[in-house]
Amino acid sequence: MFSYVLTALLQAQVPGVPEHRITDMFKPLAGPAWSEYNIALLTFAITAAIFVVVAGLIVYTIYRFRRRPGEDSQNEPPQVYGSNQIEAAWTVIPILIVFVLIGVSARVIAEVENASPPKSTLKIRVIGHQWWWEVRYPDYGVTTANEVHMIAGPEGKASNYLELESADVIHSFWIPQLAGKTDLIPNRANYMWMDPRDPGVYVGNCAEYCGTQHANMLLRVVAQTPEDFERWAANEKSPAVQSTSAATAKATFDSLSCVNCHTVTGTPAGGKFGPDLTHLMTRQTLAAGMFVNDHENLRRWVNDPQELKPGCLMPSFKLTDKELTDVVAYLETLK
Ligand code: HEC
Ligand SMILES: [Cu+2]
Repeated sequence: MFSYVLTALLQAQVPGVPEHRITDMFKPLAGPAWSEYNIALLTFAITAAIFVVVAGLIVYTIYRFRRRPGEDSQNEPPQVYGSNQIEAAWTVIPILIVFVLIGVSARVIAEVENASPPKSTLKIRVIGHQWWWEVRYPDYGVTTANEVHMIAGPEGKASNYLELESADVIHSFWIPQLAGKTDLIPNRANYMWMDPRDPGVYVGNCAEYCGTQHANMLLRVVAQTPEDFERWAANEKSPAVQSTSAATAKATFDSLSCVNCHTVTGTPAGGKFGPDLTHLMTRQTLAAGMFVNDHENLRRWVNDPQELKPGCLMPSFKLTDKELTDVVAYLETLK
């Protein structure tokens, strides 16, 4: 299983698009992540200094006042009580440190929370499901899954504005190089923004334990130039390709229960429970980032999702060989 995940992460990529395949908040590449990184460094520097002072004094004291051979163990060092200066110092200095940290955090939180999206902002609705992500673009009438296409902003805050919701339990949206975590909570909408400067693929994952397959609820952001984004969105918006050569394959798919859970726009398949499959083949991965989206993995997935992602909410169907071949052939036309 581990090797599948590794291959998905290593291989799946859009040709010619740089990949930022690290989930490292100390390598920020977008607006909120930069501010959060700076404040993390400041906090780290202050706490490191406190650590060095305290640990240094302890080490010094242990060494300097160790018991020496022949010393009388009854002989206590001088006992000091009630020094106003010392007590004032160890009260005031920590208070000052805490206030500096509060002040800086409050400023960054306000700056991130109050950033008003420009008119041109791209609105994206992300809905967390056990164990995949539904992604909608209300201004485009587009629905997709697991791979959030957004615009690589030249500058200016909030070039992409996300509304986060949940269909079931609490999830958390986290792309460490772009922004901190924001929870997706049932019956509530949370908001966040991102302005990745460079086109590329940024990876992340669900950051709030949400059940059996939480660890395989991976996430990718595909940041694109505005032109590339428009091209992608135009294709996503179009109804599913109707290929005459795949007519029998399509009939097989339409006759199965797949249509109750999956939507393929322009066809009888209108289910909303699972990921939208209208343009399945434009996605790099399957099953929320677990597998590279290629022929072999697609076939294995449709054949037995419970083997690949145990406990996931798509049942295994025991399709006949012909049904399986047909269904996969049809899915592969959904470009
Ligand atoms: C009971 C509802 C249900 C039925 C019926 C169902 N699926 Fe699914 N399907 C899901 C769910 C839920 C997922 C997401 C699983 C995950 O990633 O955790 C999914 C995922 C998929 C994916 C991967 C999509 C992606 O972008 O990752 C494909 C492909 C797929 N289903 C095809 C089919 C086919 C073909 C059938 C019919 C043989 C079918 N499904 C029947 C619920 C269903
Ligand atoms: Cu989750």
